Amino acid sequence: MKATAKAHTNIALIKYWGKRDQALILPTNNSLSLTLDGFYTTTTVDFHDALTQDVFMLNGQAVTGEAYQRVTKFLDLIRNLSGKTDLYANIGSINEVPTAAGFASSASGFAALAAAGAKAIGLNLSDPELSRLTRQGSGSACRSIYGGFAEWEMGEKEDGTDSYAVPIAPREYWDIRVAAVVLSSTMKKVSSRAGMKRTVETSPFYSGWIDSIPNDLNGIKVGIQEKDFEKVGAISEANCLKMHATTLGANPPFTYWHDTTLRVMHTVQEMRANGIPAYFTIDAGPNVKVLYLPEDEARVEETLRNIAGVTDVRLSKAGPGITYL
Ligand code: 2P0
Repeated sequence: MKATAKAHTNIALIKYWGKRDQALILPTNNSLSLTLDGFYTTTTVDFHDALTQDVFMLNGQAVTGEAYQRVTKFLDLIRNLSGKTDLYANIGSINEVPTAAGFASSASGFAALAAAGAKAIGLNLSDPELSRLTRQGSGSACRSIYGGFAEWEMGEKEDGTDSYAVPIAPREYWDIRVAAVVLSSTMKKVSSRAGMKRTVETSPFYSGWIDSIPNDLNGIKVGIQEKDFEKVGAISEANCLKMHATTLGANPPFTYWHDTTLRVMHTVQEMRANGIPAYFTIDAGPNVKVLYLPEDEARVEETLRNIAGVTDVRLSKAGPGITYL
């Protein structure tokens, strides 16, 4: 009863930022992402009669505490689905994602765990079923079931059965690149989970954010359909700025941006003024991701590497969905 799965992280172009149900992880709006080939997690789940509890090793180290509880609670969902509630597992994960610095390691992490766990215990899930399961580990992870562009449909039902991601376009459809600009390896002060909750509960800007989503979603889907890079980039950048604006209105207010974050944002806008179509997006951390086209790769990379305070630039293409090894 053993399976290994590999999942890639994804970057949201239309952000998920808020829950209507904390326990089931049901979002307040649809989101849309691009799966990346550069950052991934490989996880093996091995269910064993002889075990009396789950054992979770991340990059070769035993994990305890809150991170362990999140994993074992998630495996409970898989055990309950399969009816095999008395089985425990050895879980081994290798993470090729810099953790907790604005890169969604939980996205590739829970997608790989869900896929490997479900397969190991003998569940035969469709992609939407796997996405729905994955969502309950970490919201953004439900989009990593698919390669290329994916949309997480928020759904309407209280039980969450209609809240899962669907594919929008496979990775081969369009060669869009993403540069992950690394500024700082320090852990962020407000987790995305806590940050979105505080924003929903206290930010007067939150209703404006929600009202603006349908237009952004429609626009970006047209942009993807027409392979209109300027349109996709401009909507992504604007959507990111709106998401981050909601945090400034929260109580207490907060921001994920550092001084170098702003420097990178300005540099990207300057590149555009100089004729290079490049657009930024930022998640719940200080790092910046820059969207660009293959023909501009060398100039974009060089420009980003020369910004004071930038420690690394990692280039990525669109990535695949779940694979089993
Ligand atoms: C996203 N983020 O759409 C947004 C944009 C961060 C900013 O999804 O509580 O780790 O596990 O559902 O998925 C980060 O939040 O939160 C995130 P949980 P998650 O990618």
